[in-house]
Amino acid sequence: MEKTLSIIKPDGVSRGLIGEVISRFEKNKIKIIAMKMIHMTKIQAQGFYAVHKERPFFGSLTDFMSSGPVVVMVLEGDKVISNNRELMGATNYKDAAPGTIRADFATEIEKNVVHGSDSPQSAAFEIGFFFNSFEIAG
Ligand code: IDP
Ligand code: MG
Repeated sequence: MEKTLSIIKPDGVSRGLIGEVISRFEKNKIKIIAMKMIHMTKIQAQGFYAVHKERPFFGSLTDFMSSGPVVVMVLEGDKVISNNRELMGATNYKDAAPGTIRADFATEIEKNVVHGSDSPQSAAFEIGFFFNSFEIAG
């Protein structure tokens, strides 16, 4: 079974969208096998998004991601990396397909409610960034 990392970003948590996002996973046969709420420091957000450190939006993105609590989850399921990306919708909510989380709830390209790993390599790095093996059930 494949695993991926999901984050409900600070905008999703502060706007009361935790239950909405989780219910979409549960309705789509995606199993949550680890979950916690954390408030990242700027340094932790920079570490998580190190792959984007040369991008012009890196400073703003890491400010945003450390601006409030987030919910981090490990999701499990058949093809869960691509299935989760499909439920999330495109990075820019204006391009996101109708019915996706970002189309329904995002307010800016940056404040787009959810994060999801985009490959098996990024999933392995991102799960290990937040969870140790004792924190993952299943
Ligand atoms: P993804 O979250 O769909 O995988 P990435 O390209 O990995 O998108 O970008 C990571 C995050 O950085 C996005 O989810 C969004 O919050 C932010 N972001 C991406 N592109 C831009 C941009 O052009 N301006 C501002 N923020 C951006
Ligand atoms: Mg990405």
